[in-house]
Amino acid sequence: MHEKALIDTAKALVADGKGILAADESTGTIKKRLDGIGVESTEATRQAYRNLLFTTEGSEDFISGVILFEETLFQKADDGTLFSKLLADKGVIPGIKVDKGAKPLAGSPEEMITEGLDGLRDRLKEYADAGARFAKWRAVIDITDERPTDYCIGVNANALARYAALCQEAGIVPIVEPEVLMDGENTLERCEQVTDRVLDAVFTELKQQQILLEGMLLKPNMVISGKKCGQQADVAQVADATLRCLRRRVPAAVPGIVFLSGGQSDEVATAHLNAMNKRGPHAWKLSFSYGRALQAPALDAWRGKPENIEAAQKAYFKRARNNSAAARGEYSADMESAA
Ligand code: 5MM
Repeated sequence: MHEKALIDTAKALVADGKGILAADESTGTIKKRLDGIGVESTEATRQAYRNLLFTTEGSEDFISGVILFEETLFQKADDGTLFSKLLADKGVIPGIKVDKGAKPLAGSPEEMITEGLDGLRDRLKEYADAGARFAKWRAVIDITDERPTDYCIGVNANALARYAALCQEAGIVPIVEPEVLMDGENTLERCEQVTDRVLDAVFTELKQQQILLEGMLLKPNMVISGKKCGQQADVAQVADATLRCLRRRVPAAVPGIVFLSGGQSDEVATAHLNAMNKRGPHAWKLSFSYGRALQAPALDAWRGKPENIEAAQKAYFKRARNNSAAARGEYSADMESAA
């Protein structure tokens, strides 16, 4: 067992004022993002976009690690250096998304089960050899009046724990991501109830499968009102409900909780994280592992044009800096207008 290395890496990923960039969009998801700015998704445009993010000067002061998609782990930066080495040389830990995506669940096809366990032990060895020190697996849970079923929660929790066990065997820190989606009509209270059930099942499985809690990170959703709910909870309500839920379900041995943004606007995701840290100290570090909330303004500024790279990097730097402040509970809205 690689106990010490796992603990050291997990702690480094949630070092003071630092969080994670989720740049692990699969081919289909990055195509959607690039379509949105009128750029064709090719291996070259995906490389150019990731090059822009990873070479942003100073971002390493706020970003502890980057989650990569498999293609990116083996890709090179513009100067010919492998992206994994470029990041590691800046003190940023390279990570890898290892799940193969969410597919319809047999027997309850409106729900999803994340696939990718077959052959994972061999893939993890390859990823570790290529420099990855942590990994991510995302389970997707939808809320309706009837769903999620206990069946869906149970099989996803079991797969998350099987993934985590294989990662730790390979010396790779698992980020365990059970995402309760925020797209529905549900209230904040319903989100809290579902998130509570999901986290309960996940930590029961992690315990059964003997996961070293000190050598993993949790990447949960915040407890939030569904996008289509008429009654939208405010920042204070989200912070209080999320903390209540986490305190009940996440053991203090887990070193860090790194939230996903899940489609919240970039500034709102920052404000929520800040409000939670202002209510600290907590048993665990509370930080970010945002995809969209770190990248949206940069994508919009870039639009595939070399002359926009500087503006895009400034936009990414600003989100990284502001979220770093939120990870310390030191963010204020006027930082949005500051240069
Ligand atoms: C960056 O998006 C990740 C990849 O998603 P797909 O497998 O669907 O391509 C996603 O897993 C991400 O890491 C998390 O959901 C957090 O991203 P957001 O945008 O929710 O902060």
